[in-house]
Amino acid sequence: MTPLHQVIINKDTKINPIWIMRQAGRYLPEFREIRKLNPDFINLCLNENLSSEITLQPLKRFNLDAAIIFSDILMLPYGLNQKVEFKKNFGPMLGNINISEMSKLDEIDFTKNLYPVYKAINKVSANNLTKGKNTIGFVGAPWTLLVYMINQQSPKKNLKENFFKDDFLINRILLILEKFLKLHIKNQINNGANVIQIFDSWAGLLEEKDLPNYIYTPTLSLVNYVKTLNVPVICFPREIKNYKEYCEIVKPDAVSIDYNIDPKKILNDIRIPIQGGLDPKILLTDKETLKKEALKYLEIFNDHPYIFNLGHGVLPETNPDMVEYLVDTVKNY
Ligand code: 1CP
Repeated sequence: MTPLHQVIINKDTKINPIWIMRQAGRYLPEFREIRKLNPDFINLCLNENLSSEITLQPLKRFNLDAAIIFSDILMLPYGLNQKVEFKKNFGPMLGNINISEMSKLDEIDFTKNLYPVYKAINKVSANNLTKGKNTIGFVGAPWTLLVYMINQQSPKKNLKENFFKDDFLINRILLILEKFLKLHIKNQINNGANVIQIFDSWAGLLEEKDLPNYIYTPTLSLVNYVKTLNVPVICFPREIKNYKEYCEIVKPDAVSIDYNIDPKKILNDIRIPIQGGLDPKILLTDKETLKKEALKYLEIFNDHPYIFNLGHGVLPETNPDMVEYLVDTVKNY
């Protein structure tokens, strides 16, 4: 059994597998080299040779237990034929939505648009470096994708004032997302992904009254779908106020926690396997601090099924030596 399955399915508390959100990417010099020669990020994700190579880069360096495919949650709107671009020093920029065109898109055309992503997963899962390990497929949650698709840029600065104005449009997009997210998940699993993670990076933007409509109902539908495919599903509802309620309603197989969560409190609140938590900024300090903070999580979750990870993606300015030190600290625990 693979390490993540042992924790998630068998509830094994004796091992602490480790992988790192955004492990394939910006902090690695070998990634930057490839990136420099490939200024178009979407094209890079659609280059199955390079995207599989980038996916495997961190596994060549560190004793990680899983590979996460080098792609992006915004490949989904790209697959739906919404224009998606990544601008340097700005982030993603999306085009207008043509809802009647989008409603007509069929499953074959969508799969064709993202075909290289699936081929890359196939290559990664067949590679010796992932033998006995996990290959993680992922999607953005419907709410987080809706945010990018309607806002047309990161909501980091602000969410459009009239974001919720067009109810009819929002509900149509949510239904389209649900259909194609299921297909995107199935295609990833058919090509070798053996864990699925659902990133709801902007879950924290919603008020409590809006959670059922935008988060609980559409995410539950996805989680139930992944369960029918017999692959474990991890949810990451970043900065949601009530992880306990989320887990009780959405029922993921495991939950990934952000760095604002008190690990001791969550241990009391939640019965399912837990992942993550460590503040990525700790990797910018020194080895002593890093060890102390990592051990804190390992000790708190000593008798609970726990997958080591960060509370958000690794920062671009992180020194790879610190990542190596973290992986070794967890492995030697
Ligand atoms: O310029 C560059 O080199 C591109 C930077 C980059 C990278 C390396 C982006 C742009 N995406 C990625 C890869 C990526 N994105 C992965 C690959 C696998 C890995 O190593 O983990 C994954 C899983 C993602 C997921 C993703 N993309 C999320 C969810 C996780 C999270 O961080 O909250 C989100 C919100 C995105 C959107 C995105 N992609 C990239 C940018 C700059 C953004 C916008 C972030 C924002 O709105 O602030």
